[in-house]
Amino acid sequence: MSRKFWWLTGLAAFAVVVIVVVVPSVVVTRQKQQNNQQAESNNPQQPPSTNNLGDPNTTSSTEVQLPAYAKATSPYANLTRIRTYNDIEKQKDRIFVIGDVHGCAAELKQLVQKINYNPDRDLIVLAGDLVYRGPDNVGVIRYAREIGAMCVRGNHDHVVVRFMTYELQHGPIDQDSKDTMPEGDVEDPLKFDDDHVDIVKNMTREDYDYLASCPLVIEFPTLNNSRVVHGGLDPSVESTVNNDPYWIVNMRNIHKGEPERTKSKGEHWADYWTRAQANETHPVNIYYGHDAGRGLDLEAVTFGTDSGCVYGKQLTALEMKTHNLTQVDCPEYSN
Ligand SMILES: *[C@@H]1O[C@H](CO)[C@@H](O)[C@H](O)[C@H]1NC(C)=O
Ligand SMILES: *[C@@H]1O[C@H](CO)[C@@H](O)[C@H](O)[C@H]1NC(C)=O
Ligand SMILES: *[C@@H]1O[C@H](CO)[C@@H](O)[C@H](O)[C@H]1NC(C)=O
Ligand SMILES: *[C@@H]1O[C@H](CO)[C@@H](O)[C@H](O)[C@H]1NC(C)=O
Ligand SMILES: *[C@@H]1O[C@H](CO)[C@@H](O)[C@H](O)[C@H]1NC(C)=O
Ligand SMILES: *[C@@H]1O[C@H](CO)[C@@H](O)[C@H](O)[C@H]1NC(C)=O
Ligand SMILES: [Mn+2]
Repeated sequence: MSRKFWWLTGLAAFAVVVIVVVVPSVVVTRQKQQNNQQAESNNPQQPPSTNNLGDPNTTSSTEVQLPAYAKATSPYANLTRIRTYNDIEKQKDRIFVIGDVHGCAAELKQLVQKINYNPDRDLIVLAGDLVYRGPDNVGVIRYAREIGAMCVRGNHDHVVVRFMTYELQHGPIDQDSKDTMPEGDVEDPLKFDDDHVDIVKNMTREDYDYLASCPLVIEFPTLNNSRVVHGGLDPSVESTVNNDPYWIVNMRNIHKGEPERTKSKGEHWADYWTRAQANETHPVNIYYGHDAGRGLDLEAVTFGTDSGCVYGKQLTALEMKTHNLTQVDCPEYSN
């Protein structure tokens, strides 16, 4: 998409206020106790241009205080924390959240046709994990960009972005190497022989720019106080921006007060969230993916949209204003 087109649509478009808070690219190691991190602001990334929402305003916030359990964020994360769109509900008739696509490009196209998507009227937000496990990973990225979909970053997207940022800076990754990528004290050190690198090898620079631009959190404050994330948010962390990026993309449960990857330990984070919002006049509604094990899970203020397409179940689009559901069936690509 050319810069010129960007500006033209931008000028023609609606007033959108976007707040972007960028994770410092300079932080290599951040120990648990060093939580008052002064972040450097680097270029906030722009979302794709084809959704007619205009060239958004971006603001870099420089202070990100992570919770005590936080580990280092990879210097290759190239992460936008939050992007905020006000009045989205006035600009778009229908706003769909689509759960984990995982490389199922054909099913995504089928679903987009089934909802009769019109980019002038409608918006699609992908709830993360666009890639991995499925048959056509770059196909999903390219189609998402083409239709002007927004996306949030999933755990598999995050791994792919980290590897590709490394490649862009250090040259091609040797997949036969047994080495670990040097990222400091991260929670999940990556080895160069990881199969996510197969996806990186298929990606163009444009594919990378799209995937890297997906923030951790998309906020629609005026649309019923809604947020979209991949994994979840910790209700005990005061501000959204202060959630540990690792856990926003990986959390399924909360166990002994801390986020947890598996759903066998502790309790669903969404239950904690629901209780924390119980007395709020305007509760924060969270739309998320990442939990094919629980499947479609629509509660009072939390909406799980990963219905396990890549595992032979369904791909789901949930419309945020009406909560109308549309699904397509998927063949089993993974088990
Ligand atoms: C960006 O912010 C400025 C100042 O707040 C405002 O005048 C302008 O309309 C905004 N542009 C968009 C596209 O929201
Ligand atoms: C990479 O692209 C090739 C050729 O299209 C395809 O066969 C392969 O499955 C892709 N690999 C991944 C991991 O997406
Ligand atoms: C980070 O991603 C953006 C696209 O979102 C890209 O423009 C920028 O060059 C990337 N930065 C690095 C250090 O790779
Ligand atoms: C909500 O209100 C009830 C009744 O007043 C109270 O017991 C409960 O602790 C409150 N919950 C929160 C999360 O504030
Ligand atoms: C908006 O939030 C209110 C209060 O939480 C809820 O009653 C209503 O159903 C919500 N509407 C949608 C479309 O989510
Ligand atoms: C809900 O979605 C279905 C397609 O899945 C569509 O036929 C129907 O008109 C939609 N209903 C509303 C109220 O939007
Ligand atoms: Mn996931």
